[in-house]
Amino acid sequence: MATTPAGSPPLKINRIGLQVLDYKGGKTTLCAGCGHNAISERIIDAMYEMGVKPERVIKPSGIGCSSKTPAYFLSRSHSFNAVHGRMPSVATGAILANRSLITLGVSGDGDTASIGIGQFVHLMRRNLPIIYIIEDNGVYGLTKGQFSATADLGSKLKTGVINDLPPIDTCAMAIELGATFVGRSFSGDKKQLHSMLKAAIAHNGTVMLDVVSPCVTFNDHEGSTKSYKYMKDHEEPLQDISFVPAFEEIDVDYDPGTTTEVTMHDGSRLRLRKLEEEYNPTHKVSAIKRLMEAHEKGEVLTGVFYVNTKAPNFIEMLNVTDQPLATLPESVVRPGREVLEQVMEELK
Ligand SMILES: Cc1ncc(C[n+]2csc(CCOP(=O)(O)OP(=O)(O)O)c2C)c(N)n1
Ligand code: SF4
Ligand SMILES: [Mg+2]
Repeated sequence: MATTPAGSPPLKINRIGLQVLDYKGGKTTLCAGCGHNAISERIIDAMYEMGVKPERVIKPSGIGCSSKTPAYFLSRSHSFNAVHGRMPSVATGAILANRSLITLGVSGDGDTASIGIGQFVHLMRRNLPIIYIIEDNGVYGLTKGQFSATADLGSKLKTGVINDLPPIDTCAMAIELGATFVGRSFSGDKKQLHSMLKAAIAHNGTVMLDVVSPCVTFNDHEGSTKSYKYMKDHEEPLQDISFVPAFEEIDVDYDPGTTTEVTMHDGSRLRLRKLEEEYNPTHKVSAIKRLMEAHEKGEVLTGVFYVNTKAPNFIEMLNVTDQPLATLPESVVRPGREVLEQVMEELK
């Protein structure tokens, strides 16, 4: 429990007795104003407010400015920088080895949609319990600003080079492949990203969040479609998002005609007040259709596009023991010579 010198106001603590300081990481080495720093701040706030024990979190990443950010939040959690684009396989191994941990993976648009697309697609089809965040600036920030595969057609580099290839929409792809909580946000949209991250922590399956996160050094100029200005002018939110955690007994009236309420695995409630009357975030086909329409109109649609709390996750499908595999004693994981001989006998 946090204490203060006599006479000073009590320190704010969360439901497990920790201060927000307990969720911070090292000092950032990214450029001042980089969108990735704002995302780290939102992760710190969401983990603090949800009362997640930092020691229960794994934060794998790939390579890139974005993939460096796990060093800047949750310093008491477990971190691993994988090879460029290969975070999904490392994360899969860690999750299967210890199902009691919460996994928050951080990647970049290059790390995911360019070199890492092969691993990404297989991660998305398993519904493994993971929060997968793409810090999306449309360029390879760390290697000085080349276009990535999420860069929009016609977008311009600082050097004047025009992108002549269509973008990969990682959200549409994740929905099609089987991820069960998919959304897009903007690092500059504090309120929306904060609620989305809290809901992501409550979800027990694959969460894929594409967060547009401007690179102030290489992709924040006129002609870029991932700049702060472009996002301010073109962001089109689908809903007003609010989140009521299971441990808070707040019950505010809402109108089911205008709001979709989704009960999460732990009993928390995600409330999506529709800004578009017809939108149904539990319908896969309409989610993909709406994303395609947004591309045609040149809007950057944000919000929770798809949520499904009914699908079994990968660990449930594998039917593994409740006890984390990493904590099983050797007598269980190495059954001994007689068992091996019996198996060999059966294979004859
Ligand atoms: C196998 C491999 N190929 C290429 C690189 C060089 N490289 C390092 S980071 C990077 C791109 C990072 O872009 P992104 O994931 O979008 O992250 P950002 O820096 O934009 O946040 C590349 C190509 C590498 N480190 N390893
Ligand atoms: S180069 Fe771009 S992505 Fe990298 S830290 Fe700087 S602003 Fe951020
Ligand atoms: Mg990038």
